[in-house]
Amino acid sequence: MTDYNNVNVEQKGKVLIVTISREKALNALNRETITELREVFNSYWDDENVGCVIITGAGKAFVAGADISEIAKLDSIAGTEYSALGNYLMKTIANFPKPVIAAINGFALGGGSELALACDIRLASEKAKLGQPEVNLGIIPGYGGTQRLARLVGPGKAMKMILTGEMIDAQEAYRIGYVEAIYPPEELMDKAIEMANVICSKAPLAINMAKECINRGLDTSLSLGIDFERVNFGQTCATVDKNEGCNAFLEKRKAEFTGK
Ligand code: CO8
Repeated sequence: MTDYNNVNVEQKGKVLIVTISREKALNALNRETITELREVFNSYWDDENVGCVIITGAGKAFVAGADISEIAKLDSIAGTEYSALGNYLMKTIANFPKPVIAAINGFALGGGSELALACDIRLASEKAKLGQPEVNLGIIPGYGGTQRLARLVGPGKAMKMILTGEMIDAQEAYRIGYVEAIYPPEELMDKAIEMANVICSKAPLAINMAKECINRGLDTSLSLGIDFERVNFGQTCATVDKNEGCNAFLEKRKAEFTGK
């Protein structure tokens, strides 16, 4: 297992738990943390022993944003490059072949909100506070926030959050469809692991294709999205796990999936 300065990685069964651990700066994403996170995802890309990933933060924050002390030094060219660096991580997570759950334990602001938005499912602690406060700093979201937030909650609600820069609490995030569920802080990780284990118990290729179809569909027209789904559906029908899943149902037993 590689050692990282700002990220802890722990595996529980087929669930990989990635904890951003830079508490002195409320887990703010500096270059080193972004690079380490990318390395983690790259190193587990093809690992058949991992079926689902949970990202969370150590201490009272999920991630309080990109590191403002680094942003303060950026000129136009460096800012574009810094945005590309973060966006590359967000794309890596969005395209990761297994589902990624954000367990939002506290502040998810700016780049931290954008990190949660790049994940597939967002679960929040009752104590979570979410927001895109970039306009307070004279910048705009730069890790996909203007695009993913508007697609997730709709343009009006995204405009409200991004243009006012105001934080919302977990209840409001749930109400607008930003997070899928809210739990008491002490239950958040158990609930996230429970959900991850449910996902891990399904046919891995079907899980992978379902994630890709949803994400590709959001990036294209309805008819192209349906074409993509049709092709992927056909591919699932050629898998060993499709035979196993259907036979198990017909034989009234639990399916044993192998990822083939
Ligand atoms: N970057 C760097 N350091 C941070 C950050 C951050 N985003 N957030 C908190 N810290 C540091 C504080 O400076 C403080 O350090 P120190 O103890 O050395 O003074 C420490 O963390 C603890 O923070 P606070 O004392 O402020 O803790 P509070 O509980 O009083 O407040 C808040 C918590 C409300 C979360 C507060 O820290 C805050 O407002 N943080 C900044 C939030 C923010 O504006 N985030 C957005 C940053 S911009 C961004 O994310 C852009 C993403 C896209 C970039 C694209 C590339 C250009």
